Amino acid sequence: MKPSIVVYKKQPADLQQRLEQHFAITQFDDITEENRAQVLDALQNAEGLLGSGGRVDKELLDHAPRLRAVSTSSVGYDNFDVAELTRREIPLMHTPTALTDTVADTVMALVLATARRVVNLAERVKAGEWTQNVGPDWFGIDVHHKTMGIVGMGRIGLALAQRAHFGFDMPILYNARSQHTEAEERFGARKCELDELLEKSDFVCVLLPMTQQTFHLIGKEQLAKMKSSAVLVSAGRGPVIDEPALIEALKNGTIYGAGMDVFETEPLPKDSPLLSLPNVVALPHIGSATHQTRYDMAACAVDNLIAALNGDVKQFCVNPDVLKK
Ligand code: 8YV
Repeated sequence: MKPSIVVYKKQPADLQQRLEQHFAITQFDDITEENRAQVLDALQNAEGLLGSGGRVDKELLDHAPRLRAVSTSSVGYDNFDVAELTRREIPLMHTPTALTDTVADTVMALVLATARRVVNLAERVKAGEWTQNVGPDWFGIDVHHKTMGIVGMGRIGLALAQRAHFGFDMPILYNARSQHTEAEERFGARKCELDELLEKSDFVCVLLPMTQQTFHLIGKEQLAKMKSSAVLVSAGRGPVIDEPALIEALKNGTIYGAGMDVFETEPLPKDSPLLSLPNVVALPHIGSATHQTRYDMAACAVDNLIAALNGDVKQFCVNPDVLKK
């Protein structure tokens, strides 16, 4: 008999077929408050769990006594209770390499769109407001040769540094727990304290995952250290930025603008003040959202689940210690 799995994300047709060859599947589109009871029910029998987005916590795991592997179609895993998975010796698999360049492209798009006011000005053109040669009230700020500050130098940080260095001739500062010689040698990046990065950078790109240590790492005090001409770009996880503090800083000119792909609450509530601020470019968490990259992530997650259920994990395990037991 094929092992049972619960899938909570729609799969491309060929990947669905591949899964069906290996497993008996109970399919959901997501794990939500509405369908949670059905998901818990389906988990009674499941040996594998595959998806992304929904919360996988202790309560859910308590309903999955036969679970042997979990695979997320994402690099981030803040939706998972990793300690609880590890305690149960269940490997959690993720897709850290599939989305690197696509997310770095999105970050650069936010840098450019915010600096050059692309969205705001395109809207004015569409509204028929382009009636004469544009003057200073339509001008933006330069990106090339300005200082790029990267907070969190993982794979995406490195890909961003590559773009900033070769594409825009930007000096690069970075803040990270460890030194990244590749970033230093290939892209001339310099490691510094967060305060120095905030004070000296023209673009502060925050690419950190959500952890207890990173929650509200950028708040009022940090924003006050930035140049009033600087742009903050947030593309890791929303709660790393204290959003009310950022809104204040954007309103009172503490910083020039913000480009955001992630938010404290997603989807962004309709009454968020961010929506009415002209110096904000807000995207709907699309860092990795190209057809190709989302397919590659899904394929990687499927491969990861098959490998984990076969006891054949070679890479991409979040809690590899469980494999040694
Ligand atoms: C998507 C992401 O939100 O990979 C991540 O951690 O944040 C994004 O790529 C996610 O993969 C949705 O499937």
